[in-house]
Order: sequence, then C-alpha cells, then structure tokens
Amino acid sequence: MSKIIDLRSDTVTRPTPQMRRAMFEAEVGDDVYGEDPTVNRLEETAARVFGKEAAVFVPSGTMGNQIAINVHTRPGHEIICDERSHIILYEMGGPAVNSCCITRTIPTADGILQWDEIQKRVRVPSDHFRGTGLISLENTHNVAGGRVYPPELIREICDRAHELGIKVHLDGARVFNAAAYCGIPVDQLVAPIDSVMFCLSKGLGAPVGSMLVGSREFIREARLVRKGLGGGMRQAGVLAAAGLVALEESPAGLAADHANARLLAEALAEMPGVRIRPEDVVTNILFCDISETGLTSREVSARLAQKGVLANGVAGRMRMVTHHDVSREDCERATELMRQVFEEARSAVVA
Ligand code: TLP
Repeated sequence: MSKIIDLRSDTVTRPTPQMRRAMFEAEVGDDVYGEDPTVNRLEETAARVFGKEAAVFVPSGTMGNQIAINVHTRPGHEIICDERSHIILYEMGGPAVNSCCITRTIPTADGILQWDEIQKRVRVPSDHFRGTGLISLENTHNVAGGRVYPPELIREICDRAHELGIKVHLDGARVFNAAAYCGIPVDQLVAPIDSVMFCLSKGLGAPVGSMLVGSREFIREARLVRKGLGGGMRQAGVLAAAGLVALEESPAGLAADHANARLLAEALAEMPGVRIRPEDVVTNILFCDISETGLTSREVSARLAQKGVLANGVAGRMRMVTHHDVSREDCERATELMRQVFEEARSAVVA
C-alpha cells in the first residue's frame, strides 16, 4: 500500500533527521535543578524570538495554557474566551479543575473576539464577586479553521484590557502560522500580550513540547506551578534539542502548509455536497461540511482510511490539517481519493 496521508492533525509529524541527530547529541542535565544546558538554550532562544523576558519548557500545550491560567488568576476569577477555544473544548475543564475559575464564553463565527463583545462580559472586582481575571485569545483558532487575529485587533484588546488591569494570555499553539499569514515576525505579533503558550510539536514538527513565554516574574511562578502539576522534567535536553531545531528551522516551511491547505479547500469546494469557502482557509487547518454528501463524518473518515487518507470528523464536519509530513503531491492524491469516496457514495444511492 502507498504512503498513508495523515491529515488528522499537525501533531502527527515525525522528527526530521536533523532533529533526531540533535536529540542524539544533546547535552543534558537535571532541568529541575536548572542544569540542563539544552533546555536552558531553548528557553533563552524562545524568550528572544518572542521578545519576552523569559520562557519555560513544558510537556504539552494543554499544560502550558493551564499553568498560565493558574499564574494569572485567583480562585473565583472569571476568564473571558471564545466558546470554541481549546481551553474550553479540549482541556478537561482545566480552568475549573486546576484554578477554580469560571469561564465567560463568547460565541463567534470565526473564533476571533472583538473588544465590544469582551467588554460586555468584563466584571470589575467588587464586594460581591472577584471579577475578570484573564482574557484568553487563540491564534490561530483551531476549531474555527485556523483563522487569524488581525495584529491591530490584538493590540486593541490588550490595550483596553490593560487599562482595566486585566491580563491577556494567548493560546498560540500555532502562533507561527498566524505570523506567517500576517507576514510579520512573531515578536511583533505578540508584543502587547502578557503571556504566550506556543507548541513546538505542531506545525513546527518537534516530537514533544511547548513553551510558555512572558515576564521574568510570570515565568518564575510558572515553574512552580509546572512542578506542582507534575511537569518538572529531568534530562529533558533530548526533547529540547529537537525543539530548538523546530524553533529555528520550521517557521520558514509554514507558508507551504498553508498553500497545501488552500489546494485541498479549492478541490473540496468543487465536490458535490461538500461545503467549504476556500477563501476562509488562510493557514493549515480546514473544516468542511459534508452533510449533503449522504455520508456522516464517521463514514467519510472510515472510507478515506481504507484508501490511505486519515482525516477526523469534528462536530459533524471534516477537519484536515496540513503539515511538513504531507507534500503538495500527497494533497493532490488525497483530493483524488476524497473525490472517489464521495462519488462511490453517490453511485450507491443511485443504484
Ligand atoms: N490541539 C489538538 C487537539 O487537542 C484538538 C489538535 O489536534 O489540533 N491549543 C490549541 C489551539 C490546540 O489546537 C491544541 C492541540 C492545544 C492547545 C494543546 O496542545 P497539546 O496537545 O500539546 O496539549
């Protein structure tokens, strides 16, 4: 059978030969003592690339977000975020479980929060409630299909939030995709934001790990919370070594992933019963509505898998994510196999 084309997520990438070599050769020490030179180098590099004072290496994006929420808030605080954000849908109730916070969610069509909607939910602390502790943005927005915040909107939200004494966190699992789309360096994009979590293990292709960046004081606290959550790693330099390669080498390749996602979207838009607006696909994630093809997303996933293409159904739609382990040719082949699946379904109905 030919190569499996895995479009389930950009988390599925395998380390490149350069990453494996760096892992093999990594100098290591006990990172809980701050003695792993490779982790230290990764943290210094991340802080520099993001224009922040400090950074900490964490095992996953989820842990990075949860640490940030914990450091920024007190029990009883409210967190304002989009209703389909990762911290709401996929972090196991983390804001409540880990930080005793409640979330004030905002419905959006495109995952992008506007200040006037945020403002309606802001509560200034009083004798009766603790008030808003944090605003959390997601850029790119996963479930909204990789959508991107305009940089000036990020600036507006942060400026207004800061005037009210409220901190802003960014779930930037794919912030390099956002920066590539905007055509600006990532430090410029996140300059007004207080803390950023970004993943090394998604579009950047490292096998494991995410980073949290922010002020020195924030990161000092974050290290303690990480330890408390069981995220203190020891000779983590073997992972950090791959992360360093990812951070330094991979951002340049993201534009190709975006072009491949657009190619998939344009082909899907031509398929009867499939609904997608290719112009909405601006980074490496696409969602399409297949409800008029006569197949459920579970059936589409199963039939595609039989042909060697992996794609997940999410909330009744199909999600596809491009990354450095799928080439343009792979995407062309995947569109051909998708066309076959939908055609076979149609001819079964006619017969
Ligand atoms: N997203 C995963 C799944 O959990 C849905 C994926 O396949 O896309 N923030 C955002 C915006 C994410 O998309 C993810 C992972 C995370 C945080 C969490 O990262 P990890 O998986 O490292 O905990």
